[in-house]
Amino acid sequence: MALFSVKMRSSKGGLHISGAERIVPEEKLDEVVLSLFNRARNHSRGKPDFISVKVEELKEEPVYLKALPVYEVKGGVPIKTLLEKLFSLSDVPVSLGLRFYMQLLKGISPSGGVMRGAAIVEIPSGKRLEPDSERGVRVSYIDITDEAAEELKRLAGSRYTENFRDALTLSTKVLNHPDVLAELCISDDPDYTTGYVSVKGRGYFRLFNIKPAGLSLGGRVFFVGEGTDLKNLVSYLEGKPVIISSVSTYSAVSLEEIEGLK
Ligand code: WAQ
Ligand code: MG
Repeated sequence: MALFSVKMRSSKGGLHISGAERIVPEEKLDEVVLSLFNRARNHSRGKPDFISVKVEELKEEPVYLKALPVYEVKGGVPIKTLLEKLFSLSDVPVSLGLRFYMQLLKGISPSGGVMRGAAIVEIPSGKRLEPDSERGVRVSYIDITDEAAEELKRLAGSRYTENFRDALTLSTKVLNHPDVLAELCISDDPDYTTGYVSVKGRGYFRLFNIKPAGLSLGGRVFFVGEGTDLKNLVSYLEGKPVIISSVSTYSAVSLEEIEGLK
């Protein structure tokens, strides 16, 4: 059966407010179009004056993936200490990881604001590879099945949010590319202060209070290895349909326990 991509974006006075997307069979189109429309109208960043909902038949078969294992990192430890530990598990040099963390909090775009997409940073040089640094690279054509989302909800319990579900979906696609070594994400929503670091071969680490409440800055950095084929990477991120069809695990870990994970 044919699958359809449904994409929503909203703005006010030309400024982006929210966006979301699904990949669904034809018989679910009515329901999904309406639910994305409603999601656009009720957003913490404000009431939009422009909403676009786009429906498009997929031209390519999707890839089905299992979500990254999720680790909720226990608090009571300074965020920098946690980030140092997580970057030291990855191929990203700790100082470089921290440098980009600071950049996201200051406004990572050349004009000092939020990028709509992600920065791509080469390891170990720290060179920015994304073709347009004002905009960044947008990951698209992603979704999670209702069954997998339900299971994630069950596993995460009171820690479940839609932002979390969407971010795990996105990050699972991103980390599935062989050239991506890690990802750092901070929401740009002023009241969403949970972010994450995903590390190749380890999982998705949720970090509470990754930024101060009230800050409308944030963003994403994809760390990639030397010699990455950028064209191939960008076309995968922007265009390859990926559906998360099962989840892995959800557990809480302390700073000390992170070390022992494999
Ligand atoms: N592709 C690439 N980058 C994106 C995309 C995308 N599709 N969507 C957003 N970004 C970038 C962009 O720079 C945004 O400013 C930034 O990420 C943050 O986007 O486990 O809500 O939609 O609870 O604000 C993390 C969930 C939620 C953590 C992240 O991101 C958890 C979130 P937001
Ligand atoms: Mg946001």
